[in-house]
Amino acid sequence: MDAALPAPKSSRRTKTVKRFLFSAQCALAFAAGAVTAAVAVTAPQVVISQKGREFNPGEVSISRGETIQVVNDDGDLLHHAYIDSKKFSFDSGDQQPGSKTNITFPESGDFNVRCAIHPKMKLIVHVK
Ligand SMILES: [Cu+2]
Repeated sequence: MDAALPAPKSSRRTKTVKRFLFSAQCALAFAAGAVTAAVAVTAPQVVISQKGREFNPGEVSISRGETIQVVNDDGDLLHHAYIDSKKFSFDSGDQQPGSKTNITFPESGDFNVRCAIHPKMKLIVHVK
């Protein structure tokens, strides 16, 4: 009987330690998430203007993992940037006048950014 008593105590202690470790892991995961979010907010490497139904500049070169920002500088027009390629697809949804859309390129290659509203609009992005 006496010998059986310590066992539950020690298992209770183990549980407490496990619970502490679990919350420590949660805190770490949360901290890692915060760092990721901070990285995602970093300024884009290139800013492209959408004005007069054109991308300006119409062609850019960046490195893999970099971000371009597409700004709708047409005061009265919606744009809708998208990329449809085998390696990487993107869809901005409707871009309100004045809105800024970031596109991060995870793969290298040449990509065409088009506008779903103005079929003649085209931006070529070379990703090294
Ligand atoms: Cu457009």
